[in-house]
Amino acid sequence: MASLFKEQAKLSAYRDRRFSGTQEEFDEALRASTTVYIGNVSFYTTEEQLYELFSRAGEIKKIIMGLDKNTKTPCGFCFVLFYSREDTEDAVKYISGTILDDRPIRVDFDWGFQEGRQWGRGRSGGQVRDEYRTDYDPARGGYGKLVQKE
Ligand code: GTA
Repeated sequence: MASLFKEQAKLSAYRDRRFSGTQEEFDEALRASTTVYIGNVSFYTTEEQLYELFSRAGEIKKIIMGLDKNTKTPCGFCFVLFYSREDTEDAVKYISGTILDDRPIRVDFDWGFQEGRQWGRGRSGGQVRDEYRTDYDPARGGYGKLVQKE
């Protein structure tokens, strides 16, 4: 029962394998942070569109687009940095699932932006998840990278 409660209280299902601290430190960072991660974004969605949408939750300090580390072009995610924790929570609560460029975006609490985190970590330069998917997704580069290689 106690572990079930702990599971439900988790702020994010995602654990950054490059976070160097303990799970407790990671959870604490998620609780205090004013940064959100946005996933399932079209490669064609612009920073201006994201700015307009996320301004509804509150004043934005900065948007950092996720980029393919080889092509340096948007690869389907971004970080939005707010000034206040309340606005950060509102972004997760009210904007996650919103349709942007025909796709439901996912807004997730993030432990905090650090230089280097803007790059896709997949072997081909983009996001890891785009290497493994097998569907055809024209707004995210067509087929997944591994399928394209076959
Ligand atoms: N806060 O959900 C997130 C999130 N994601 C998915 C990425 N980032 C996130 N941050 C938050 N919440 O800074 C951040 C990363 C990094 C940047 C780019 O975005 O912290 P990435 O997406 O390229 O790489 O990161 P990441 O996150 O290290 O990928 P990971 O965790 O290995 O894999 C993500 C997904 O890929 C898995 O959940 C799974 O769906 C798929 N996948 C991975 N390996 C396999 C496999 N072997 N087989 C099938 N699917 C796989």
